Amino acid sequence: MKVLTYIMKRLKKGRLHMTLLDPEKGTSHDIGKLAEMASNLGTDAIMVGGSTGVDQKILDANVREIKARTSVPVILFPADSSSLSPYADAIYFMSLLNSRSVTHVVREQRRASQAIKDMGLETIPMGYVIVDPGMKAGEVGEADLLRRDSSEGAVSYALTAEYFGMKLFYLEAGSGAPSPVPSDMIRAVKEESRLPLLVGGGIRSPEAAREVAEAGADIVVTGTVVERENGSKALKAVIHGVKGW
Ligand code: 1GP
Repeated sequence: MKVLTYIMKRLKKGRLHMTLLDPEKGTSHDIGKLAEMASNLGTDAIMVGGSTGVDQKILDANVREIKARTSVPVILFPADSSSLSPYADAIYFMSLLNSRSVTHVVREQRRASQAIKDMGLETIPMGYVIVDPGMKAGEVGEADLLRRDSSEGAVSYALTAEYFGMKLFYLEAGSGAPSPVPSDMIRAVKEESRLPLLVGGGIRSPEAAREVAEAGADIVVTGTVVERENGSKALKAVIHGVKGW
């Protein structure tokens, strides 16, 4: 089954949780173990990526290790055109819609396109918007950060993604953000756009996860929480918060 079909099917039954793992934050063995833990706790997919590009050999080793230890889909969440691996199940073919630089809107994507085709990777077109404070993703992506009170701005980006024919829309506060994307913004986007909405950045507690999910996030993404001490307990609570178990 295609990964997008898997996502859409699961969304019919409820909200999803995805775990972002950064190959720069450990050996492939460490990353594989975290993926296994997250998958056992009920995460619906593993996203692999970071704010900066990773050497393909390292990325390949990480993805293979994750694939060997889990049965959930592994989706590349690329920082640039170097972040590709034929061992992944799919890649978010994403455009950073609020970047000041065309590089992150379309150039890196163009640079990667032939390799993606040669690898036979499934592409999932996704509009990506970085909300204040944006953290490293905002800096690296040269984002014109979306103000936290600009629900209108978020809605217009979501509609833009929808009218471009993208299949998903992602609101990102940045990894390690002090607080997640505001609930009002999530609610506004959900009311106006039909695209499945991903929300990530700064979600570390079950309360925050529940708030983001109840505001309308279809897919809640967390990274940092699983990397911490007691990651298993914390991630379990976050996943429960998302799914309402
Ligand atoms: C992924 O930024 C999120 O896009 C992850 O953020 O590390 O704060 O969970 P956290």
